Amino acid sequence: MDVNFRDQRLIPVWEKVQKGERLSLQDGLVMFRTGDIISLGKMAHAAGQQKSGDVVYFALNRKIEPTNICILSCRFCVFAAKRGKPGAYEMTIEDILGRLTPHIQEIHITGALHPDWKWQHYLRMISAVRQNFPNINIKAFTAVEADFFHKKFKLPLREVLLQLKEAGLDTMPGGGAEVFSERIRKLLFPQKIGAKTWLEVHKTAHRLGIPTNATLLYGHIETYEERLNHMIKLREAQDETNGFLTFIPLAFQAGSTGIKPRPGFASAIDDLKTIAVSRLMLDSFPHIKAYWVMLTEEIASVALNFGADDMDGTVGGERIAHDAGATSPAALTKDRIIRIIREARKIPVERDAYYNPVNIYTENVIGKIPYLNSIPFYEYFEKGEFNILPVTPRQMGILSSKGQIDAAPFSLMDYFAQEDRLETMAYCIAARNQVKSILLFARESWARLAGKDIGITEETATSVKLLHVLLEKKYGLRTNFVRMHPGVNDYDAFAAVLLIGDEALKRKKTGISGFKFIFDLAKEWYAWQKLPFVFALWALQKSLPIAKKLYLQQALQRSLERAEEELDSIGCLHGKQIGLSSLETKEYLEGIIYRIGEREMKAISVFRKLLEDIEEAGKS
Ligand code: V47
Repeated sequence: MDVNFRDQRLIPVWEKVQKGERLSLQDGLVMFRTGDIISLGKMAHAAGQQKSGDVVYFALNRKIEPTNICILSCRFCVFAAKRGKPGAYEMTIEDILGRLTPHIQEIHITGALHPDWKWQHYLRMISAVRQNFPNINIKAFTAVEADFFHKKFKLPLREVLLQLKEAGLDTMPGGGAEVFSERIRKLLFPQKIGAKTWLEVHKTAHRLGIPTNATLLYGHIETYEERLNHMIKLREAQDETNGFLTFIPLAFQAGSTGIKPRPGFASAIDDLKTIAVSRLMLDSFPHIKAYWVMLTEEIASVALNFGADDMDGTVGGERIAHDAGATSPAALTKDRIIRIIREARKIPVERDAYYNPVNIYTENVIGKIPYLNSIPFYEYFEKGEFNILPVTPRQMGILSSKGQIDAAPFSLMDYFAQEDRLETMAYCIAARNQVKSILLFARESWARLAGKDIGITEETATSVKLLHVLLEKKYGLRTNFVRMHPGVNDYDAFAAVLLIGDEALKRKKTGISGFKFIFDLAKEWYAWQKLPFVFALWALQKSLPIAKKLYLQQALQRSLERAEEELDSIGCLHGKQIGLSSLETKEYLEGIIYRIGEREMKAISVFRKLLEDIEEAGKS
């Protein structure tokens, strides 16, 4: 992307972004102080496109604030009330259930620190939602609430989070972080937890397999340095646990708080700058949310071209911002959100709480496996009228079964399941001898894994089946497979964990403490069968018009031919983001087979036969 800089001080920052280098606090200050808002937006847009392409996510969600009766008195908060005062309210569990419908994908529960509610009440609240709406994702309780439960009910924090998880909690929201600055804390929220506790709660959640979000309350009396220090602390925590999903800059609503924002703050320009700077500083955060409730629809829409890739959702009634004077509507319809995203020339994708796409609202979609090994297919791909959607292999299969993906490198198992509607192309992702990115990290050798729990990635079915085949057919072992959520380091309970893609590459370099053995599944397969292993197979929908099929065939061939000539230079940026040197990236890409030949075809049929044998044995 070309950027015509009016502010030359942004050029060194842009050079760093292009090389995949981490930005410093000083770089952040240059960005916040610039008047060259368009160049800043373009840089952030480019960084956002690296992560999500043209996709903007939203959820059919419902925000529930069960009570506003709070023991705290934060100066910026108009929502909280004292018991018996006008406006104080408490919802019953029935009230909460009454606000839900089966089509809602995500419920977001967060409220005040109630002086009297019992621990069992919170657990009942979560399990009642889980039991009555089994398919809903439950995002509940901020770090402030979790820490309150820990202290009030005298339970270890880990226990609080485990019991909530057990009751049905899936993820945690990012509220209560405010600004990680002791100066601001003393002035605005002296009774509330500070950075250290907030971060500890989130890192503990991540280690228990609970992904979370993070917020920043900006646009009041904080400085740019304080905003940036906040982002840098979050970035460091993400490096440790990798469990943050999205970052939400929350625009301060002054309402009746009496707080006077600094000059230039709380403006549309400040909102857009904060979104853009967040995208650029938080390189390891997958998503940046433009929370329309606080930004307004208009600014949220522009923010989608300033690095944001997430619109939160339909929300369906919110109090915290509206009590403080937010002028946005209380809820948006799904159609309205889709229109806002389309007006920003982006692709609306309805998601679940883990950012798995549930429905895509556009036509002509090509799926992209978001791992380093698929880069050669897309680096020089001329999109034409097609849209590229980054999506894990497993989700690709689900979307394809709904007819929402026209072509993609399908995980082999998904190809088998949908063979009658798919037509293969001449390309694949396969490995001879070793792949380096489908790895079983084990505490013990193969033989000792018998009867043990193995954590398996949710991202694809093929690697899981390959592991199954190796365990049963090569080693004669039975184990228990337990699903894990991608990215979150929840490995304590397992004797071994199966990781794929970038996460596997990253972990191969850093190792996982306690997991002495690393088995490369492609290597295991090769040593056994003397054949390559085909993980994914390019295919397109048979029903596509012939002109589109031809276009895709030719575009893919051109793109791959050009990429193959440049395997030593493409993918470096992506590689760097997961800690690989240019040489390591090159060697990795050179080890992948991208074209299907006879041996790849043979490998597919041998694998299929082994799977059938296992299935047959299971029946008898
Ligand atoms: O923690 C309170 C903020 C937060 C005001 O995780 C105010 O997906 C602006 O965290 N002006 C709660 N903000 C909301 C929140 C959130 C929202 C949407 C999505 C997610 C997510 C999280 O609201 C509080 C506080 O920082 N807040 N008062 C105010 N006057």
